[in-house]
Amino acid sequence: MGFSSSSSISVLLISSLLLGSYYCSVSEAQTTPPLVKGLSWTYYKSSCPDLESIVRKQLKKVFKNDIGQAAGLLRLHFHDCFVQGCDGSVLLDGSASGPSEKDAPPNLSLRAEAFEIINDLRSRVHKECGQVVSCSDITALAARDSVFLSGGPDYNVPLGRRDGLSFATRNETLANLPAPSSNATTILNSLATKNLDATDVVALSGGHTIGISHCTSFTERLYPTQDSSMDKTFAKNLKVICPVLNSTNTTVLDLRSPDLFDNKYYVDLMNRQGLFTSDQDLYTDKRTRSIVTSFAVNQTLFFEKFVLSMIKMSQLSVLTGTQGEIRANCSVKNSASVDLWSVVDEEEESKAVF
Ligand code: HEM
Ligand SMILES: *[C@@H]1O[C@H](CO)[C@@H](O)[C@H](O)[C@H]1NC(C)=O
Ligand SMILES: *[C@@H]1O[C@H](CO)[C@@H](O)[C@H](O)[C@H]1NC(C)=O
Ligand SMILES: *[C@@H]1O[C@H](CO)[C@@H](O)[C@H](O)[C@H]1NC(C)=O
Ligand SMILES: *[C@@H]1O[C@H](CO)[C@@H](O)[C@H](O)[C@H]1NC(C)=O
Ligand SMILES: *[C@@H]1O[C@H](CO)[C@@H](O)[C@H](O)[C@H]1NC(C)=O
Ligand SMILES: *[C@@H]1O[C@H](CO)[C@@H](O)[C@H](O)[C@H]1NC(C)=O
Ligand SMILES: CC(=O)N[C@H]1CO[C@H](CO)[C@@H](O)[C@@H]1O
Repeated sequence: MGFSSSSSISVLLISSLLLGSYYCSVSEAQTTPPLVKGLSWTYYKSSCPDLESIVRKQLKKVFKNDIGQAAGLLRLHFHDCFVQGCDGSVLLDGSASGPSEKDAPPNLSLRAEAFEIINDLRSRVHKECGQVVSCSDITALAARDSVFLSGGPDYNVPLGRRDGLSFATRNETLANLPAPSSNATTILNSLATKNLDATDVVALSGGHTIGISHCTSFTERLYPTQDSSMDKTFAKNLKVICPVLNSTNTTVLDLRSPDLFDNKYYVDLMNRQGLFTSDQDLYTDKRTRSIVTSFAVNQTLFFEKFVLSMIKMSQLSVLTGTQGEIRANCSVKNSASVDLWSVVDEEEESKAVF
């Protein structure tokens, strides 16, 4: 309802913003991060030419019904990339060998529907093109479309990732996903290990312009003592939604425009209405404050930097070439017998691509 009207306005706005750079491909405007060897902008051009339209068309339908799913898909890609690289490992179900990334605490609350949407996209793509597109590429495209269909920028996604054969341990997951209680120093240090700088940190945190959080991710800022960096009225309202430390309620991440991908998240931070310490401290800390302000006053600038940082993030420790596999089911690695079949399939695929 609110979605269809606001999104059509924002899509118009975005289209007019993009007109200026029409002649360069969107993502190649200004200094695009270098492509990792093995990835390409046109990877499936001959093996699955309709890939991007299949994904976008289906997600349009999904979001028309529930725009909240866009946030779930964007976060899924972030978690995939930060833990063991963008290899689709976050999608794997746990096994006898231990709990999967999906089950580690920081996943907390990846939406169950996000996994279902990826599997549904995979089967639609498979039906059209065969087993040639990786689950990690589908996840990266779904994140891009989540941003765009929520009113954010459109951009090209480097493709050609392969799916990993194992999921990360629980400890590895915990070590790679910073907690929402982290201050800016911790977040900057953590992301620096992935070659992401202060601008990347602030831009990527702008993902919190859509979606929701459970009370437990921030109630330590309310009880027993209220965080002094939080606006008093904002805190009072949060205490109504989250009356106790262990409340199971949820609330929106960006109170000004919770379903719209825009720069209001940064306006929230300037008004001390960031939900997590990891958000609010970006405005408190001298090293990131001016970046927050620059995005709050200039949405075009935010969109440009967000796209560049997303392209960087989407190439973290990817598997390419003959590494990994193309999963037949995003939730499980191919079984030994399916592996044989996928080797044949890979040969078909390389013929098609090269
Ligand atoms: C920088 C460190 C980050 C921290 C500490 C962090 C933390 C969190 C937490 C605690 C939640 C709420 C989980 C819950 O309680 O349900 C959340 C939600 C979310 N995060 Fe982040 N996040 C970070 C970076 C990112 C990045 C880089 C992106 C994407 C570019 C992102 C996108 C999202 C989205 C879209 C949601 C809402 C999910 C939904 O509605 O299902 N986050 N994040
Ligand atoms: C995981 O981390 C916990 C706490 O830091 C530690 O006690 C445990 O030994 C670690 N497990 C593995 C398998 O590294
Ligand atoms: C940030 O958090 C770390 C880890 O909790 C802590 O050691 C450090 O003192 C904090 N820095 C600031 C400036 O608060
Ligand atoms: C929260 O904690 C209280 C006290 O320990 C307990 O009675 C209550 O059932 C808990 N609520 C939830 C939602 O876990
Ligand atoms: C959930 O939030 C509502 C207000 O939005 C509040 O009345 C209710 O007590 C909360 N429930 C829990 C379990 O915290
Ligand atoms: C906003 O940022 C864009 C992109 O960097 C830039 O071209 C434009 O001049 C900026 N607008 C203002 C008002 O500063
Ligand atoms: C994918 O694997 C999961 C986990 O084994 C299974 O529950 C599901 O039915 C499979 N999906 C398809 C389409 O085979
Ligand atoms: C510990 C925890 O919250 N794990 C959850 C991870 O995400 C899956 C899918 O939503 C949940 O089923 C788990 O409970």
